[in-house]
Amino acid sequence: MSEEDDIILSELDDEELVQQMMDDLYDGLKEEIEEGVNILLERGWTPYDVLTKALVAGMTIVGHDFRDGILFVPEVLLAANAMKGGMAILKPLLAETGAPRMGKMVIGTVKGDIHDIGKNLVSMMMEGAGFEVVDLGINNAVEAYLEALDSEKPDILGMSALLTTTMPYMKVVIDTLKEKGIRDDYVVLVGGAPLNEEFGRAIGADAYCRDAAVAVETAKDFMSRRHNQMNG
Ligand code: B1M
Repeated sequence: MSEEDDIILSELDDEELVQQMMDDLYDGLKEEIEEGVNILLERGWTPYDVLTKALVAGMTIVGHDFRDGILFVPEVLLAANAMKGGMAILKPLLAETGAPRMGKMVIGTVKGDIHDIGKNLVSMMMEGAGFEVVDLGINNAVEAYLEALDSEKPDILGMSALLTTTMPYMKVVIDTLKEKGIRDDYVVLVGGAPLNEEFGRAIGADAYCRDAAVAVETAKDFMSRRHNQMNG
């Protein structure tokens, strides 16, 4: 590589750096993403801004080209890996807000679905807001949710699905909770790119959460309602 081609990330201004990070995420360059994240943090960016304005925004571009057949699974996996590298740096920073304990959530991606970046982001943001989070990972059958609800006794059950073919499984889980007479023991929050509010209502969830920030606000809202009910 010639000298002109070498981009020194720290010499770019914020806007150029974010643009470069989007390109690097697209190209699956994990080390460059980690370096970019650290530079933005050193420049005083909040972890949340780095996450949303650089990483999530970059992943959206990857998503469009994946949809349009310009990128394929191996490239998208590399991009996801680079994104996770950046998220690993931000995770402790998002979690160290010293927020008071808000409640407990069990969260997992549903059966047949291996997408976990959005779920991980929700977990991170919830932890940052003071929630204890038990993350069940990906590809969870109803039994896995039931077992965790029983052993962890959370306030909230969170489910994530990124595929139109896997999102109906959320209803399987909720219907099973109903059959067992335990549906109302939990606040059920659902999220994932193909969902919407109407779907959330139709399957009997308490709320659909558009993104991680909405998930935190919704969870806080339900917790304070529960708290008021208990005191009222
Ligand atoms: Co997949 N994939 N993928 N993929 N992938 C999508 C989802 C897709 C929309 C791409 C496209 O065509 N445009 C498409 C789904 C189409 C559809 O169903 N309508 C798709 C497909 C088709 C597939 C495969 C079938 C491809 C194939 O094999 N032919 C395959 C399926 C595998 C499986 O699950 N069985 C597949 C595989 C993969 C990879 C493994 C390569 C990789 C996943 C890596 C990983 O997660 N570790 C991957 C990726 C990365 C994507 C895209 C590009 C990005 C997803 C992502 O991480 N977004 C995605 C395109 C897209 O969504 N634009 C795509 C960033 C993340 C921060 O956003 O996940 O939406 P998101 O999460 C948000 C909100 O949705 C919300 O908050 C998050 C943060 O703000 N949220 C919640 C999410 N979960 C929540 C839970 C809550 C609350 C809020 O609970 C309370």
